[in-house]
Amino acid sequence: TTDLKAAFVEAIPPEMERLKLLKKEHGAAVLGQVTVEQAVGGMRGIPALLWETSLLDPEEGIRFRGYSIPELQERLPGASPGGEPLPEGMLWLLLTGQVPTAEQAHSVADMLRERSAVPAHVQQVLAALPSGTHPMTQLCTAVLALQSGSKFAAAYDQGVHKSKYWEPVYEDSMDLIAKLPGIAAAIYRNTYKGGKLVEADPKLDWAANLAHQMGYDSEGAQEMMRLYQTVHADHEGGNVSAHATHLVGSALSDPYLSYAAGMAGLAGPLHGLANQETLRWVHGVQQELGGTPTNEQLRDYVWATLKAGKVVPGFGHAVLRKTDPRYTCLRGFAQRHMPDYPLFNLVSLLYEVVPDILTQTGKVKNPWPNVDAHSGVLLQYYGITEERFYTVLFGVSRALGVLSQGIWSRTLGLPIERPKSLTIDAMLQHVGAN
Ligand code: FCX
Repeated sequence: TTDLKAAFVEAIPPEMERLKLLKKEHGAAVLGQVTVEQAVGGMRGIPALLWETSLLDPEEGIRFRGYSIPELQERLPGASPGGEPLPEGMLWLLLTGQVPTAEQAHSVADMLRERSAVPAHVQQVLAALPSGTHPMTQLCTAVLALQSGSKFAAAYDQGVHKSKYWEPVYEDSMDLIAKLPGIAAAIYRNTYKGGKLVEADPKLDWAANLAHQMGYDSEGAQEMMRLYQTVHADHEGGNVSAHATHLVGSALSDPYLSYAAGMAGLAGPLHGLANQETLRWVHGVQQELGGTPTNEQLRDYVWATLKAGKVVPGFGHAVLRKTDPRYTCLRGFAQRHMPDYPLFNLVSLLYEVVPDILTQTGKVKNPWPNVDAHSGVLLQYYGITEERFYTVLFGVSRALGVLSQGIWSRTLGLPIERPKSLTIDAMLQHVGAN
């Protein structure tokens, strides 16, 4: 079939069986223990979430449905043969577990195009926000404004049977994914281009239309956007945006509400906003040290950042312990398309200098760069220079992963999430120190 929904329906019975078996035969097996340190330390390393769409290995990085990024660059269909992967193919993969054919990926593009119109009231809500409203705040606001059209919320109101939750959740998720490029582009055009919107081009795929509606029509910018939207799609379940979406969705809040919650989390500087912060920081380097600083100068600059009690944005990770393969992938794109671009050279220089210093602090568990250290370089090269907007592009992509998992969560009947919390007194008592 080339119909995503039909392919998803085919994938449901075996998945239900596997979960049933897991719960019935192995429900009492121990996955891990929880220490006091973990409970007070942001639950790092506690295996306590079910997430099907991707899995993160600390050394190797992310795998989407078992496939690494280089594998997907080879296997996922592109807009043209040998081109960058189409995010529509990633959506098919995340939802069904199967690598799509080119025909299947293109049929997803068609399906999304049909749903892509952004309602007038959403445009009005965006236009009414005070100028200077952060683009991520605008994204959350626009998504919440869309919620009035939620098919799941309406179905729940009508008393839909729980075995059928997945269907309106699927419809809402596809509607939302389809509308996100138009919304993101409207935010961009309102904020930086005097509010002059650009119509979608019915011949273009989802990511190329995002670039087009933002006002960028070069082949390079479109390919970059396809890759960008593919690699940011998912990063397993425990990161703030995925977990927030998952948590809120578990209360049966519809996909608009749960994704908006995820985006509020992505807007934090330790998470998705790090791509904005990286650019600001790198510009700070350029301003103070010029375009081609020496390693020595860079080292001093990094130390000054650390001594000022700030983080070096784009470096470190809560789970990863090596260079993020998303970073490596975007670096590869830069090597192919902009090898002599000064900003790329500067970011490459930082790769040589920063990890060593972060290691010397003795406390940073992962000194290596993450995706946010490199994504901005690509955007800058194609003229998308407004870094306050960058996290919106991350957020549009993240919808593919968190909403796919959201559909599965409702299909599998996962319960409301409600971990146990303890007071300091209760913990002291528990360890016999009180
Ligand atoms: N610069 C300076 N200090 C850093 C650091 C960095 N890049 N990374 C970690 N540290 C510090 C932490 O702040 C912490 O200090 P503290 O003990 O004084 O509080 C210490 O090192 C130990 O932290 P660690 O266990 O290594 O890292 P965490 O799991 O707590 O945090 C993040 C992980 C990603 C939040 C952290 O590395 C960081 O702040 N990095 C910079 C921001 C960033 O790039 N975020 C994006 C991450 C990701 F790719 C994404 O979500 O998009």
